[in-house]
Amino acid sequence: MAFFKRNKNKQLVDKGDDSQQAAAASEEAEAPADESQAPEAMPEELAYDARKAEKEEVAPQEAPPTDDQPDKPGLWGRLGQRLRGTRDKIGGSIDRLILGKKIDDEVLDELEEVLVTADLGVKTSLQLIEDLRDKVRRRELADSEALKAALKEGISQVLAGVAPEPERDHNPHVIMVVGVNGVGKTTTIGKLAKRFSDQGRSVLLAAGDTFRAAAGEQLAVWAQRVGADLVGGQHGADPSSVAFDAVEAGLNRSRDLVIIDTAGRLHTKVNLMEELKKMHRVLGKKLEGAPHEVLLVLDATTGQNALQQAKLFHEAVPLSGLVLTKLDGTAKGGVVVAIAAEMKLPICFVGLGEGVDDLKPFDAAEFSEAIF
Ligand SMILES: Nc1nc2c(ncn2[C@@H]2O[C@H](COP(=O)(O)OP(=O)(O)OP(=O)(O)O)[C@@H](O)[C@H]2O)c(=O)[nH]1
Ligand SMILES: [Mg+2]
Repeated sequence: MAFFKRNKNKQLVDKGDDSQQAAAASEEAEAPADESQAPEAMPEELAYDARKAEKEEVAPQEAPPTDDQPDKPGLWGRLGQRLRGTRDKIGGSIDRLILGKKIDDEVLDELEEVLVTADLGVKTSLQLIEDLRDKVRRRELADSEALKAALKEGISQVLAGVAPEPERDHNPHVIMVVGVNGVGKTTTIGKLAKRFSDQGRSVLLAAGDTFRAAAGEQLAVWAQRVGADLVGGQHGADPSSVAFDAVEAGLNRSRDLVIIDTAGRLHTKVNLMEELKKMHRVLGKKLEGAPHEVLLVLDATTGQNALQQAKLFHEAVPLSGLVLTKLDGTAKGGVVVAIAAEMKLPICFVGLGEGVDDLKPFDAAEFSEAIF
């Protein structure tokens, strides 16, 4: 709590505000479409453009490590290196703060501040520090190394607390990919298609973003690149009908997976959340149980805003899992911990670059190791 006393005037993410905003936005999302509404009838929080979001200043990334620069063992091979922005923000700051120091209340207060500013979220940071305080009281933490090890363990437990990833064994297994614009939905779909193709599974992609003219072309390029089928729709076509056609094609052609791209923002009178709910309903009518997964893509560089987006989307369509993109080149990867703690949804994959192979299945133990 000391952190808040010191930072009363700072603009921090406040849990109370979050829930009010979420409630207001969900009321708006539930409201019937009103023809007289302004062209972009969507919750204000989601009229958010990841591309225009205020980006943090991060030191330019060095060239990826080569074979003669082996990464720390146990990390995600070379990709673990790409988390170094977050690693410096969390592990580096903690080292600078605590190493060699006597562990007292003041150090713990400062540690709390480090965690909050590293995007672990206010609630999660408080909880982690309270646990450490208890351990200090019980004299279980003799020195700063022990404190660091206990914190790493605490974070690892938060991350491991999320539900496991679903099996992808329906025929076809239908995945809807949602998220605000610019977060990396289409790119993630391309990477997923590559991943599943490499596993010997057949993939069909659906260009459900019919609102942005170039969106279908972008997905077509990915489909061609990874050898997946594509079902598209005319610019302006009903996204739900594209999704419906895609599942039908997936059934007819016996494809293993159907992955549906969606718009990040609708430049029409249609409410984004209503459109997603409709697509969800339509898919269920076409194939019982579909969509089997709804993956929300979040841009990690947007920090706490990603958590807010997760809450809003989860109210509209039942999310089954999350993908955190752009963890390379950001210091805000701590938001993964905040999201795991608050959403309790599987973090299925993380994006660590723009390349086709820069998508990794999330591993809680490896991630907490990599950020220290
Ligand atoms: N560095 C990095 N860039 C990424 C990652 N994932 C996606 N991008 C980039 O983010 C930008 C936006 O990606 P898109 O896939 O077009 O995002 P989108 O969510 O489909 O955007 P809309 O279709 O406009 O809603 C592109 O330049 C991608 O290359 C990642 O993991 N790391
Ligand atoms: Mg897209």
